[in-house]
Amino acid sequence: AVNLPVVINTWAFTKATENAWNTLIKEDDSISALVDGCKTCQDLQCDYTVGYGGSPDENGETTLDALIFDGNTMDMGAVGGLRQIKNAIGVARKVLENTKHSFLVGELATDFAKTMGFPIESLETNYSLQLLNSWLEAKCQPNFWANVSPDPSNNCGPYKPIGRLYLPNSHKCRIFDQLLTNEISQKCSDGFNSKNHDTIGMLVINKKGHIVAGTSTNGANHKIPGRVGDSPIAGAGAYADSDVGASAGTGDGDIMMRFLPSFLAVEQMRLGKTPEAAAQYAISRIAAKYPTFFGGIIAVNKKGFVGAACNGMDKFPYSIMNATTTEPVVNYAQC
Ligand code: SD4
Repeated sequence: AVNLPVVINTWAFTKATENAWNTLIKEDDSISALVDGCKTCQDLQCDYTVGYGGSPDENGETTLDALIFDGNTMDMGAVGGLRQIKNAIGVARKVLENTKHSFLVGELATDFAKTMGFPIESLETNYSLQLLNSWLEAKCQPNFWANVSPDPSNNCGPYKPIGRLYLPNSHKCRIFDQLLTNEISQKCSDGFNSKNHDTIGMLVINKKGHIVAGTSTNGANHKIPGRVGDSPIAGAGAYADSDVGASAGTGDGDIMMRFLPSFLAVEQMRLGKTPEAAAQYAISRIAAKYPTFFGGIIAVNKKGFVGAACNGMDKFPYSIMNATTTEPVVNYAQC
């Protein structure tokens, strides 16, 4: 039995699922469906972790990462650290379709986008300014950094990577699990939780079995300017092969990218695992080294069956539409 077409994406971003599905039904074009779905989240600023106005870096700037991976051609388009352009997934599509390259980054990716007709806009909002200001305040508090005192002469950050002391994003509390005192744990749960870390990863298969995977995100809060996460990296943020299936990840990209979990999940399905077992295997490989890491993986095989796995949270929601649904359904993987 097959269960096509299908759209699946990370988190309960159901409006994105629905818009991707509507495009898929109308056009039977997997790439357009994926782009419309991810763009929906960019425009809605899903959880403020996709699109403009979220996850400012230490200078307060929001930069965007996005990827499209085409499982028919094994071609891709990606942007990393994209500045001043709201539609990162749209630019990734241009890299895929209008160039022979795979991945453009930073300021020069912005220049490319400009030549493709994308408007240059500030990605700053009142919300991103608030995030910046509370970060600047919080990091000057004693106890914010484990084992080091804030250095006011250096904008209160340790800034020098000392072992793993530097905490580039809102996951400081997770990274520091072992070192945390109750007092700091309390602080962590007051506004520095995993809410700030929700990339959209989307997998689409049309009726003809064309499998496409992609991501769009504004990365990690308070990152060092220049940091790019897992999301735009092939095999890390997403991967697809129309002969097998596809997978996409979300979570602490600094850790996850070291394991190419989306590639791994697809390869596990190639060896015969179910999507769920493949996703679990990819997560388990990361958890073996980083038991408390925060992240989730979704997977779909070429028959349209889906699965997911996660770590570092209670349960991981993901959204699906297929021929058996009339509206987006949110499923949960238990971590
Ligand atoms: C990153 N993986 O830049 C992204 C963020 C994310 O769920 O997925 N949040 O690390």
